[in-house]
Amino acid sequence: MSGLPVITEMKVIPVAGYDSLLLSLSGAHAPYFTRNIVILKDSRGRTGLGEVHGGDAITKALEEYIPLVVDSDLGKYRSVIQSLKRIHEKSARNSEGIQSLSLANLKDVVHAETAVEAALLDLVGQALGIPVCELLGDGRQREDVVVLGYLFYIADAKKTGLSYINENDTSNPWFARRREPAMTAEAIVGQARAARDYYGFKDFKLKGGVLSGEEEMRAVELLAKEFTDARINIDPNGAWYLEDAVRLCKGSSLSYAEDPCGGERGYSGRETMAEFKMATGIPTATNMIATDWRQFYHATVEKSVDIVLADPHFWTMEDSVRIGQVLDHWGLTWGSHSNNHFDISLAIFAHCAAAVPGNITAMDTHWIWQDGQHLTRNPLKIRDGKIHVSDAPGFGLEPDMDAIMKAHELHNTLSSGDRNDAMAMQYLIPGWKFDPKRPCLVR
Ligand code: GKR
Ligand code: MG
Repeated sequence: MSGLPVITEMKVIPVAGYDSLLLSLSGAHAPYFTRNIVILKDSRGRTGLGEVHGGDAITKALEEYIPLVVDSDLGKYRSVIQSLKRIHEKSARNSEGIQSLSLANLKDVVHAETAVEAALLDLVGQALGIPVCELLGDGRQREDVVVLGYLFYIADAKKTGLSYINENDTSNPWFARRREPAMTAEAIVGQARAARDYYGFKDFKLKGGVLSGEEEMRAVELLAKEFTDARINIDPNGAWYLEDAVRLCKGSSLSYAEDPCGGERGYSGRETMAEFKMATGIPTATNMIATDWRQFYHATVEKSVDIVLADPHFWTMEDSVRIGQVLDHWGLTWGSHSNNHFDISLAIFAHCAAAVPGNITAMDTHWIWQDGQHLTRNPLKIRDGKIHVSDAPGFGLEPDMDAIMKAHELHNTLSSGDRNDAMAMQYLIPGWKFDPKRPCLVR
């Protein structure tokens, strides 16, 4: 035995939270989003927390891990994670990050074991009295992690007749703004201002692939005019054809472009992104064409990507930091992608970012759309556009079991469709329809 405690219990708790009617290539976000929470207990009575994407397939994968985790020696946590990874490899289907009209396929790219890895690291950190970031890669590289303001087009939830959350009674201007429609470039700038005023963001990303490329790039230019020092990025999730992406972005104010184009006419996204870079001189980022080591190899050979958005939920925490180290050695850049998440994932992102060496890009987070729906008593805060990663042992989070059980009850009220594909085009936006030829929403 290692002298560290033994894991005595592993709970898997599927949970749900509320969301705005955010739009992306995949359609409209449903009124709810789902996640899976892992809670580990050790023989010294400590609690470790982990979080990963929602969906029944991921809940089941996590439940299958329980016999491999319970009774294991915390000091051998790396071997435990390896044993879980082997199960994932066996069951992995096609590990694609390609976002399409159905997000249900996300389960194939998500590494469910990240939730267990996070909870184990939380416990090891607590046992040793050090923060999780000290256990990753070469240990802590920074105290503060820069995050970007993630902007979305929002449709009018009132017109859907669905139970979207409203925050009419809030006195917080950002909380009020985030539930209101935003379908024009001017409204996106207003959204950015409200997010900046509350969180202090310096950099912004606009989720594109929703309206016409021209209208979305108009929003980019308005943002650049208003936030003159900001790094501005657009992410149409590969929706634009290469020719259109080049025409739209060349000479623009973008600091970089995230998945501006994808596979077309027999060329893969790795090839079209390389051509986009050559044609525009604009650096590219991705969470779609370099989502595992093999894809990363091909993306590197093609020189298609400058910034790899290595979401720890897609890579595991250890591998997200490992690829960050490789990127730094090669003069490339690490960042992270995100989906809707709770505060445990916020800590997972922040501790990875704190451990990646070099000049990383501002990290994505959807947290601003969920802020207020805490599963812990002391969620990390975004201030001045940054998250401070303290020296508190582990993640330094205290679970709020009442909030977790409430989120679990909400999850149990959802239909199977809502639990498993809470972002599909199942809620068409009144007055708009999807034009597959362009592809974007049109009135
Ligand atoms: O939340 O609609 C969304 C995003 O489009 C998300 O699903 C993406 O995976 O944020 C992600 C991205 O950067 O591609
Ligand atoms: Mg993206």
